[in-house]
Amino acid sequence: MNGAGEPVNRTILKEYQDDIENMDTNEDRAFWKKEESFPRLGIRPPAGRSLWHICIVLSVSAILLFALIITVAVNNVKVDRKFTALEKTVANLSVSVTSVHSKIQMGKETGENIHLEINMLKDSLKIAEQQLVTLNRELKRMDALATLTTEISQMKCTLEKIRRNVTGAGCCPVNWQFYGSSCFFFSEDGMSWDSARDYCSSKSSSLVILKDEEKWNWVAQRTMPRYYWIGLTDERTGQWEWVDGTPYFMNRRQWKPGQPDDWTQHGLGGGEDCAHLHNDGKLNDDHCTRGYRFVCESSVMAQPAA
Ligand code: MBG
Ligand code: CA
Repeated sequence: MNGAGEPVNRTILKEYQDDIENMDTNEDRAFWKKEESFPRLGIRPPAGRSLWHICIVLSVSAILLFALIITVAVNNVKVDRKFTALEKTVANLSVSVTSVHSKIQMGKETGENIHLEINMLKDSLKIAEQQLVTLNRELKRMDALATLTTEISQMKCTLEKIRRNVTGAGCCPVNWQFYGSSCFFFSEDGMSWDSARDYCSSKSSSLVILKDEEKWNWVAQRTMPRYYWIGLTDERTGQWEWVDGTPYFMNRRQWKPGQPDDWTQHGLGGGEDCAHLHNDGKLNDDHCTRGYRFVCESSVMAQPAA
């Protein structure tokens, strides 16, 4: 301790001694008697008025604290609600994300399916292309076959002419077939019996007349299983006759069972006056306006126009 600090210390000591001495005053003794329940903590206890102040301050603080707790609790509830709402939003978002994800997945799968179908279509296209090529080849072959058939028919015709020692007559025209001493035309289009008769006439021929069984079989082999008009009718006299006017002698074995029946229930008016080869090569009478194919026959000598 230096010399400058000593007067200050002495002043503090003096004040302390004065305080000790003053403690003996009556006023202080009375106070300590009245407030002796306060613990002697070495702190100077507050005066009576200050105690009230403290009580008020404590009460106000308690109220404020209570208010603070209420506010915090209310805020907590609000935060809790917001948190719950947020949780819901997040949950909804999660559902949306899942849905979008599955949609994307589905889209991907659909895309893959379309891709597969395109590939399958491509394969089918290739097969169709190959089939078309094969078909084309077959058609060409059929064409060649048709030409060959005509040529064979003409060769047969020539041979027949040589066999019969006939000269000067031509052979069957294209699309006509030679048999016996005649040329035969098997139509591909259908028409009424009258129109068919007229068509054959226009080609210097007539609807076929089948008096000979061998010839019948030869013709039937080429008409089955379709229907073809032939030159047989009962329209003119009610009696069956060939188109050249010669009579037909009834032979039931040449007809389908129960035919001819001159059936009238077809709603076309009248009965059935024209005969056609049925699918098995036997006869049926039918309404003459039906649009069936037909067979023309011309003699080789009276050469039909090509
Ligand atoms: C049809 C004949 C027709 C007539 C009918 C009578 C199933 O054949 O084509 O002409 O005879 O039968 O039912
Ligand atoms: Ca009939």
